[in-house]
Amino acid sequence: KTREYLAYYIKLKVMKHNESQNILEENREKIDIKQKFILLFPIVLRGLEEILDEIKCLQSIKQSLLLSLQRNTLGGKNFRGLCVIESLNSLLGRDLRENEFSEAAILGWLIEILQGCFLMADDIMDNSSKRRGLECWYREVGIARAFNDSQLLEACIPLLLRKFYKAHPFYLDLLELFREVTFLTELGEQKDLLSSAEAKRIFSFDLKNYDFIVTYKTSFYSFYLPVKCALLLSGNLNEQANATTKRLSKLLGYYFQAQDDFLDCFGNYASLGKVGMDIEDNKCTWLVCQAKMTATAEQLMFLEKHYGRRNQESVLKVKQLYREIGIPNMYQNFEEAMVEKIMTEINGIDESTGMKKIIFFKFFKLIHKRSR
Ligand code: GPP
Ligand code: MG
Ligand code: MG
Ligand code: MG
Repeated sequence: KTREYLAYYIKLKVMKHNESQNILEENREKIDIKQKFILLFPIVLRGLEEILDEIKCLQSIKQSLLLSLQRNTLGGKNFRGLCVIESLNSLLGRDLRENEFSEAAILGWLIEILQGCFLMADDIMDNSSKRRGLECWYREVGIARAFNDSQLLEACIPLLLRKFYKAHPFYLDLLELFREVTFLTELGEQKDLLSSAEAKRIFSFDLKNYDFIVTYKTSFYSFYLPVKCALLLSGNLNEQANATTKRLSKLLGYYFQAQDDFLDCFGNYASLGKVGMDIEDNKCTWLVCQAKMTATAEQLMFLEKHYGRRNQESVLKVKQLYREIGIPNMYQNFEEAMVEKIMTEINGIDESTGMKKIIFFKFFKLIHKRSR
């Protein structure tokens, strides 16, 4: 029944709250963390429904928002959401009680919603076609509606926080955290967009530029946010633990986005569920920064001619050039060096601050050598 239900969920049909709760009750001992996390999603969905009912929202609007919430929040790897649960587990050093699990899971879902609203907008900005194996949302409902749907999801987050955490001692901290991280991510996306639009084309790409883009557009919301949520839930306000989280998040985020860039070019649709557009979009990626640093004058001219052009011939030429320069091999070396660096950083964590090395080891293990 659980499997059946999960299959049902994957088809993105509306999950009934009591139905999922029953399954949770009946299978409490048998299901793993991810399944349990997924079965808690209807609580968030119902929360939003109640918020909309309270303001007497039109049924048709309510249905369209609930559908967009489901369609754009579910279907991912869920690693950000799960990380809140795993991190809280590690911080407390024991199994979570039911209420602690749900509390962490709901925050995890709010991060997944944030990710959903970012991706919806990002796909418009990047002219993408597929996301999580489905058509991009803007290609189904049009740019205008997808833009507003993305705004709506972002606006749901503080309302859901109020609904579920109003009485929590760290309610305000959580609210501020989500606001700040959203802002920082949007700044990163802005830099990503401005860099790709710059008239100087590939000449403005360098690793300093890249560092800013990835720290802001990826690290904060993907790594800092889930761990910081868990820190707040555990009541840890230690400044050093916070600084450690920021430092490790930056490093993991850098590695994660370089992977994303590599997969955009050399990954495949079957495992990624998305189709790369970085070359066409003239993006400042890890690959193009490396290429720029090692290419000969002649190769640079070739790159300049074909990078950022919206035709398949040019895209293939850039990929061929990447191979010629030895980018896949450089990436492998980079990955090895990153593993070293991340391991050293994790091992150096001072656990007397309440921070736990295992949090980042687990996080790292989830993304190491990923293909999706
Ligand atoms: C990843 O960039 C960054 C994001 C998805 C954050 C977007 C932030 C916004 C404020 C919209 P990407 O374009 O490389 O991701 P993907 O490869 O998944 O399209
Ligand atoms: Mg994108
Ligand atoms: Mg993008
Ligand atoms: Mg990408």
